[in-house]
Amino acid sequence: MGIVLKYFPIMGAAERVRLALWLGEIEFEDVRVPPVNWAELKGQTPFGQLPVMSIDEGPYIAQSNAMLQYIGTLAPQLCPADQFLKVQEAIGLVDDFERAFRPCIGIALEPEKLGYGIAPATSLLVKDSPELSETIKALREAFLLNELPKYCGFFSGMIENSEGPFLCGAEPTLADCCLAPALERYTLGYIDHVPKEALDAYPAMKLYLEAFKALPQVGAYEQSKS
Ligand SMILES: N[C@@H](CCC(=O)N[C@@H](CS)C(=O)NCC(=O)O)C(=O)O
Repeated sequence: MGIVLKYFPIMGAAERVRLALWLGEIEFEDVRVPPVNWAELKGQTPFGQLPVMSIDEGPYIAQSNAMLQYIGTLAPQLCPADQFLKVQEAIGLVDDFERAFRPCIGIALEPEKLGYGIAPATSLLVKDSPELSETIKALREAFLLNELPKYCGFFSGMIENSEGPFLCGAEPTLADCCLAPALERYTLGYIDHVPKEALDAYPAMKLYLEAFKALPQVGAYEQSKS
């Protein structure tokens, strides 16, 4: 009974949902699906994707943002009525930030979906080719140079306007459950050409992440992993 969340054993699309459940102090079963079990589960999910959530053994529900909004109804302090638009605006901006980075990952995983290797002009850009490696590097460097400063500027401005330490003021909201894991990626050093110092040039963002991680519920989540 209760809420069951299923996702791969990575942060990915489910981390915002996990964080919201922890921040909302809502009990749930955090099922990490090993990739070897994915083929079997895929056909049972609404759109062939994870995460999925089930409530009281009900049918699987998909889409992380739908889950996030549902959690907001269970824990209204994460999306207070008088802040509703601000919180949603901030979530939309985090989604834009995530979308801006997506080609940097997609180019390595599925270059053909970005048009590489399927047309004569890009025929050299196929998996494991030196040309593709160059393109991956160039895309990621361009992101760090152009997109990261732009979005960090937007997020710092929001924190400043709300008087922080969070995106919408003194208390964390659903929007912070989205931004914190999106930013953390730039401090972990696990993606080629994205050094773990990538956020060092944005001290306001580092302070923001520290404030988020200092929340007792986030600390409890971290401890639950060990
Ligand atoms: N919009 C969806 C995206 C879900 C999604 O892209 N899931 C990916 C992993 S991040 C997936 O299940 N990939 C495996 C597959 O498609 O077979 C959400 O936010 O929940």
